[in-house]
Amino acid sequence: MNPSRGHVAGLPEWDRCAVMGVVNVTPDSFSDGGKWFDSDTAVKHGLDLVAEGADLVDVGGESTRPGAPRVDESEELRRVLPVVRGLASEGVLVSVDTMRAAVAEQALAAGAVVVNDVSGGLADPRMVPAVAAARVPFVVMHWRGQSIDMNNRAVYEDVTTEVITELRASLERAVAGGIEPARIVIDPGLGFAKQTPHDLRLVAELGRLRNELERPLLVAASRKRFLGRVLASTDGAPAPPARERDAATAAISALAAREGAWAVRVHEVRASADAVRVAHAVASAGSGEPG
Ligand code: PMM
Repeated sequence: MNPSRGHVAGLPEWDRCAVMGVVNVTPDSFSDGGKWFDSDTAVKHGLDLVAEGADLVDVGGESTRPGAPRVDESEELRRVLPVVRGLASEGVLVSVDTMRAAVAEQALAAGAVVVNDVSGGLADPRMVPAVAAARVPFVVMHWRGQSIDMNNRAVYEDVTTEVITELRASLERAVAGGIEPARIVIDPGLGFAKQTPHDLRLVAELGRLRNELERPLLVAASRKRFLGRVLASTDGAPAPPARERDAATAAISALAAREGAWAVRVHEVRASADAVRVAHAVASAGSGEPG
């Protein structure tokens, strides 16, 4: 293991950047909404992602695209639980992507082993105590409020410094609430209350996040708007739709692995699984820097 990448208590140690595949059981997620909406299709898709090289599968039942309204808790449970159960019963390491403590608790009971909360514990005051009691890994993402109006909050003087300060506050709240530091993963929340220059700056400064917060880092750039903007800017063409951003996503995966990210979260797994393996081989042949 590369010591600088960090290890998350309760999960295996991978010798390279891990790959978390995404299964959104939603009708409206920005890049794959509706595709895996019935449980059997979603389970099959998760198993396909594992066959393509995913180390973990993140299952979510609520879209967080900009402007998205909330779904009812009962509907979120209905979407997520059979998929978590189906994948866990096949031996897959499942992470549940939810802002609700009740969903996290029931998903853990159904076999999930990680809680991925895009609000970093801020949306539901019961989340931190629930994760602390379950003693499972917790992903703390940088978040400035619900998706319905988050773009209004994309205002920064110095995005990396502010994200580090705000993430540190969430991290401290989680630890004060009883979650062991060794189980916490941090995530800059690309695309959440961020404009393209903010996202790019954060990717450029991933090493700073990792060094200053001293926790394993998850990078979730997959198919996000800023990649569309980068691709559009080469010849002024309009940004490609989300599904055509997979090669750009894999490029970020290689860069993130190089910067010592613990894991990348991606919709299309194969290319990123290759990217992190190539980054690891290059790093191993070189100076011992992360890869
Ligand atoms: N982004 C989305 C959903 N869940 N979880 C984490 N930890 N980090 C993210 O940036 C993140 C997330 C956005 O929607 P998607 O599921 O379509 O990628």
